[in-house]
Amino acid sequence: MTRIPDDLVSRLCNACHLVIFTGAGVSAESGIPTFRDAQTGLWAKYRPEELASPEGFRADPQTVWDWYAWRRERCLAVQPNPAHLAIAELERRLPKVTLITQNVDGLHQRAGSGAPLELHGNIHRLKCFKCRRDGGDWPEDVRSIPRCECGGLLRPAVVWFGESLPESALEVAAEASQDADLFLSIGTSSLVYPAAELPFLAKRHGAHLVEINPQPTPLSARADLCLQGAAGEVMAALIA
Ligand code: BV8
Ligand code: ZN
Repeated sequence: MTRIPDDLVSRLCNACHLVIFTGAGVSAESGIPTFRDAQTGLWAKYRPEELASPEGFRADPQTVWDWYAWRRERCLAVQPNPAHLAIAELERRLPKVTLITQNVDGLHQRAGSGAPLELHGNIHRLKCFKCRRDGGDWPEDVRSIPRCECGGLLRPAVVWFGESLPESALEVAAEASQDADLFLSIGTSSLVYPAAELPFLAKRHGAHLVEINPQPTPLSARADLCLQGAAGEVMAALIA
């Protein structure tokens, strides 16, 4: 079991506003490959940045749709892991916690987290590629891509590369980051902007910044503490 420094334990107990920021690494122990993991099998020949883009969808909507359908099935087939569960437990225990996630898998909600700020959207929702209208939940057993009333194709309601993040979610996330006295960045490569700016913003506004990741990232040098370990193990030790 990871040893948590006493200083972090006491900061956690006295935190006025804890912000938790998660990336794909938090879902790795559930069995969902991170974006950086090489695409496997059928998808090995594609670069995720190409598939997760409006250009990719415009060029070959069926392939992009099939990739998300495959990823969504994997999300539904797995369970939240101890990292998700520990985060939901901290939300119950502490006076003020803001959860900001880059993940689209919906596992934080399934672990009991109330209202994560989903900066990159949610794979279980659809929206219209043409008029951007909400397209509701992903329909069961659909083969061909469903269409909106306007005639446009529906697409996963996730944020693709080159697309703007949801304004309100990003605004609330930035405000929370500026107000945080303790900021945990968990399982993210800190490469994708503007989300990756949030831990730096928190640090500039006086937060104590902790990174939890088995690997170093561009954030590591700025962090007050780097816990090099798997999110599930470290977070379970943090709430023990
Ligand atoms: C924007 C949803 C501009 C989709 C995702 C050229 C043109 C346009 C924009 C750009 C450009 N060049 C750069 C940009 C900006 C671009 C960007 O940052 N690119 C990067 C690659 C340089 N950003 C954008 O395009 C954003 N939009 O800038 O709009 C704009 C402005 C005005 C007007 C119009 C437009 C949109 C970015 C959002 C993209 N969508 N996801 C989908 O999921 O399909 S991002 C996607 O990649 C994931 O959400 C994830 O957050 C991100 C990174 O993927 P991963 O690396 O897998 O995940 P993560 O970073 O979380 O890393 C995994 C980590 O886990 C690793 O560090 C690993 O060590 C660790 N780990 C592994 N196991 C464990 C673990 N940690 C803990 N425990 C473990 N067990
Ligand atoms: Zn439409």
